[in-house]
Amino acid sequence: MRLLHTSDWHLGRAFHRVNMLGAQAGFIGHLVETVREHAVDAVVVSGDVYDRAVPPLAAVELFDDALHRLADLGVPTVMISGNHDSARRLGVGAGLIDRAGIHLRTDPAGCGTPVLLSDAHGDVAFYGLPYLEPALVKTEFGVEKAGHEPVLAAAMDRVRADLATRAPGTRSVVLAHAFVTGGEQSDSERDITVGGVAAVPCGVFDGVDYVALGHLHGCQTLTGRVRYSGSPLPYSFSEHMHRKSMWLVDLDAEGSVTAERVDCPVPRALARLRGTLADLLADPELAAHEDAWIEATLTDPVRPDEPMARLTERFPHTLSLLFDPERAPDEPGVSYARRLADRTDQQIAEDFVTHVRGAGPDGREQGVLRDAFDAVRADDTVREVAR
Ligand SMILES: [Mn+2]
Repeated sequence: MRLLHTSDWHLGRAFHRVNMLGAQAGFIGHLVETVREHAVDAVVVSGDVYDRAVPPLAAVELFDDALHRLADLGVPTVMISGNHDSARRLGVGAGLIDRAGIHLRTDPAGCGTPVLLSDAHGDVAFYGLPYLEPALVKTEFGVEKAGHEPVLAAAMDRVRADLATRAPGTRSVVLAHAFVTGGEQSDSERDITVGGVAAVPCGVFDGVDYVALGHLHGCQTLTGRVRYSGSPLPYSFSEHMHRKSMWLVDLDAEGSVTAERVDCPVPRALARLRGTLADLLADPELAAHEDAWIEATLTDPVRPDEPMARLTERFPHTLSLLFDPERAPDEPGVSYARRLADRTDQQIAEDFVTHVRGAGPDGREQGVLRDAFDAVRADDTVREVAR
């Protein structure tokens, strides 16, 4: 059986000030073309279909168009909700579109109930594990501690228990939206840390033939049978080195996996430039980036006049301008953005306590901060307002 694995479409998301709907529509066209051209038997979409719980109308219409085109091809599609989707909103009508071969799995209670598809070698059971927010699903899974690992482990126990009741030789695919240890992050994934822990070990997924992961936006291979497709489009400059792709996965009669990478269309290249404004405007080596989306970091010791206007004369698609003046080592003035880069919300809050009080938080206070962040992340309404 041949699968096409993709995830993290984030329909409705903009890239800085660029509306990406046209590029997202271009990707949907490419997806449909790939399904046709490579004789795909099933499409799997591992969460973050939308960028937000209440997506803009144009994004909903694009999703509707994608479902119609996939249904018209007669190729079954299995989808789950991600941490950016509202599982309940996305799941409306799921029972009905099931009849058209679009299997949308957004209910944690359904983790152990597969979509069964078959080929000449027998059945393949597809288990859709929607994004499991630990605090919200711990009762459903009867786990004591709200963490990603315990709830995913409990969901996988249900998968293995169901699989054990299937005909011998039944092959299995799991869709999950999670941060698995060893995966490489970028700046466009929303932090899902709970209790100080974000990642789950790969071993949680033992016992199935292929694990189609979503959440991390870089295409990557954790093991031969556990992979991230990544997002089809870049959503932050930290992805400037990514090659955006989908996985074309062949499951043979025994459930062995061969995977081939299929590239997604590139609407425009990304580049990160660094130097003084004069250098960036003059350096002939930068000619190759003149048509790219640009993030420029200016190192001038004194901020130049109208830097954006001057930069866009050479690089009309400059989207992000940062300042990181080069000073003598004893001079203060590291930029705010630089100080926040690569830091978690928890670290930033702890530093703030240190800054205003002169002494950092103790263990109990760290716990209070962690619980507060967990509570905000678990609350749909706050998440929506916080955006
Ligand atoms: Mn995502």
